[in-house]
Amino acid sequence: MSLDNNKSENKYCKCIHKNVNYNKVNITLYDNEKITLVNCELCQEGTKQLNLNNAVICLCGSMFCIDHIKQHSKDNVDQHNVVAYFGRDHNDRFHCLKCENNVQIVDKDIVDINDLIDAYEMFYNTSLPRQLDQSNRVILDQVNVDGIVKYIQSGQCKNIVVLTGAGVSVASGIPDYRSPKTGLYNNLQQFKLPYPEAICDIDYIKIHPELFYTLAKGIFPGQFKPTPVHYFIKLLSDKGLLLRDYTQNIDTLERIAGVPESKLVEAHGSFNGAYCTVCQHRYSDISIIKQHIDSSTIPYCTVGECIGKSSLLLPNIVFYGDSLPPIFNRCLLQDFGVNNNTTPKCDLLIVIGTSLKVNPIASMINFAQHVPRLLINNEAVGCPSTHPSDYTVVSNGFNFNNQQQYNDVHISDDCQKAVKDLIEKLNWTNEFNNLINKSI
Ligand code: CNA
Repeated sequence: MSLDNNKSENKYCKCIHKNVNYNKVNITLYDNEKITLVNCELCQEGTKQLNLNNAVICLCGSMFCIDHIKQHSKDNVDQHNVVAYFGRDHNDRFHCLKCENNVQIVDKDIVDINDLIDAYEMFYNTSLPRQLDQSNRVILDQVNVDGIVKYIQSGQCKNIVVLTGAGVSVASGIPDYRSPKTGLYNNLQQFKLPYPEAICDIDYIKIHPELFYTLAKGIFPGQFKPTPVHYFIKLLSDKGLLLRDYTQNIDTLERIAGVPESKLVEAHGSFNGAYCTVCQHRYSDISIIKQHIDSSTIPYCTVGECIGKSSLLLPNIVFYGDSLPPIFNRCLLQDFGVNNNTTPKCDLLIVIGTSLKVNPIASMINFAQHVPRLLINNEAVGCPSTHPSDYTVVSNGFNFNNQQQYNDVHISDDCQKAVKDLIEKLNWTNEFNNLINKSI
């Protein structure tokens, strides 16, 4: 990702101690999965690789390890003194090397710093504090469900982004992860896992594939039907109001409900194909896995040098430790205007049935802080955490108490019921019922 901007006259940040302004020059971030492991530009031939905790970006656009950034700044006195620390240990991200103090971002109109922060958050799966850009804000008449309904009916709201999680599919019979008692994490005793998340950890699965495949049998697509929430999203699409449906679910129920592929981002992948974990060969037909799931055996790769070896096949699901599919970042840029100067397209964010505990999806709600955000979940989630070890919760997360600053509305209820109530308030019940009747 290049965050270049030629408006060099902009003074975009300031060292509060020396009262020095710094100009924007090229900032280039590395935009592929390997961003957490790039070579220090001064250490030759990649002898020193940067990772999350030792990478520093000089705001001239170079990326160095901590050992070299100071020399770099001495070589470029007066210009190259502000750095952004990427390591999680650094609470104050922007730092002046001249006076060894923190740097305050002073110009709220300059989007470049936010771009840097956006990129940081997207690629490092965490969040940074940023300033709320008031200029593009949509203000609800009433910060409640009626205000949201009025906004949708006003015609001003044309590009709704929906973000869903496992809670929307619970009514179809697929348990979520984290609900107390019924969630999968509370019902994994049979697997004797070292920790519940191991069932989704790519490294653990490679060693114990039988555990994952036992679980996969129970949630394999074909056994479940979409819920009213899935049809609500389809209805938004039919009405031309759906900009995008980001789902964390792997159950393909959005597809079955008819949400068009162009509107759908399956951020954690789905059972729509498979790949070899050794040679990376892609199988477009999931039946290679289905046969094994049915016979409770483990699927292995059947091509090239892997033939006859135990090269594990897995469905196209994003496991912990995997990168998200490129479509996620692409759509994020289009929908939220991250990394360009345009007004973000998204004009309403609706988050349904997710604990917002998994990044970078959880940080998505940051990008919509300028527009109304509606959370439909049986518990409040996505609110900034005070717990220092909680990296998933976002700095500009939901704030249901500060209506002056935020347009955040929470419907704390069963999501299926809440969505039906919303549809009724919108006077869409007949169309909604027709849609469901057609699909049965
Ligand atoms: P989660 O962490 O289990 O959170 C679910 C959230 O939904 C919780 O806050 C629940 O309280 C809430 N919830 C559950 N039922 C309802 C309901 N009826 N009405 C309102 N709220 C409800 O799941 P997330 O999606 O946040 O976590 C992301 C993981 C879950 C992704 O990686 C998924 O792949 C994974 N997952 C997917 C499925 C699926 O595809 N259906 C099932 C289980 C887990």
